[in-house]
Amino acid sequence: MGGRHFIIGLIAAGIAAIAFLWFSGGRADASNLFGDVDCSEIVSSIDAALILQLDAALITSLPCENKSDLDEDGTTDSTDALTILQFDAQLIVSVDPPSVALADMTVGQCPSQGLSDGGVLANDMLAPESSGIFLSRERRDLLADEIDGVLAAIRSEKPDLSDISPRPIVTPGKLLLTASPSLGEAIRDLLEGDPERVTFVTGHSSFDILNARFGLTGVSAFFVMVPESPIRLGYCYPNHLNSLAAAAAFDELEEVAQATLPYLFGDGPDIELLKRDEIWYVFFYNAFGDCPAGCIFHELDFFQVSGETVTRVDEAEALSDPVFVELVQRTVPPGVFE
Ligand SMILES: [Ca+2]
Ligand SMILES: [Ca+2]
Repeated sequence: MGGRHFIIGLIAAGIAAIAFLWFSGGRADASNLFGDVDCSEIVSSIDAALILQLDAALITSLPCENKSDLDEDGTTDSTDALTILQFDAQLIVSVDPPSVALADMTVGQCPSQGLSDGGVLANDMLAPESSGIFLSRERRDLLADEIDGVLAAIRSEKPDLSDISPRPIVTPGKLLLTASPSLGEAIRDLLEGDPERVTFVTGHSSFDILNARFGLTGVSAFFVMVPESPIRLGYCYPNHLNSLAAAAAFDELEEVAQATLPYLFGDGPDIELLKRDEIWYVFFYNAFGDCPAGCIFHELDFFQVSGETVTRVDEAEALSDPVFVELVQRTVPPGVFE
């Protein structure tokens, strides 16, 4: 019922938009924006409503019709409208067709993700409770600012902790994708050209469309490509990608043999924190000495931060507090404190 009202609402919005264009005299196709089928220079649900009306034969043309085929399948239909609605709801970052969205890139490089420590921790905190392909960037950035403030307060009291950074549970904005043999062949062909300028459009449209919608920014070769072996590459997206949801979307494609997240394994310095009753519980874990094999030395620092007030918590006391124990269990490999 809700869905039907939604569509009727969209059609009504579209009719209002047409009325507006009629009275304002319409406009020539001045916009370069894909999805902007009413030439209003923004992409909004009104554009989606117009496409739905065209699809339902309620109207016969669109003011900027050449901006309407967002998946480049040769038709303008409800799939294109749905893409605009997803964009309007900030579920995807681009409506551009793959041939436009996937501009030239240099293979082997992903742009720097530039996330602060607070950003890394905010991503890890928000991902489990988000089902969308992207985390809300606004919410992530707000939380990141709050966490950066908490860490700065602690570090100003104990500057030697400035060297310790959080180990992300999942590397922000990255996926590891193993191609099926036919997609692998197409990628191999792409990579045979100039590695400085690869237009990453494989011709496998479902795969290309997901990359376009998720805002692919780079492809990094983590693995030596042995002839005949499956092609497995790292793919980079904006750093508020919800990696789990994005990996699941790629896993549904026939062209993708496996989609995984680049987890960090083993032991190493880390920060974990959580907020309970307006108090931040923060655990700094310093670990060093042959870490790939399991670090030999470990230092633990515990803090409670409330507003501007930083309280250091003694190790014995912290290890008897269930909140701190949870943080330690998230960070320290089993067997370190036996
Ligand atoms: Ca528009
Ligand atoms: Ca289309």
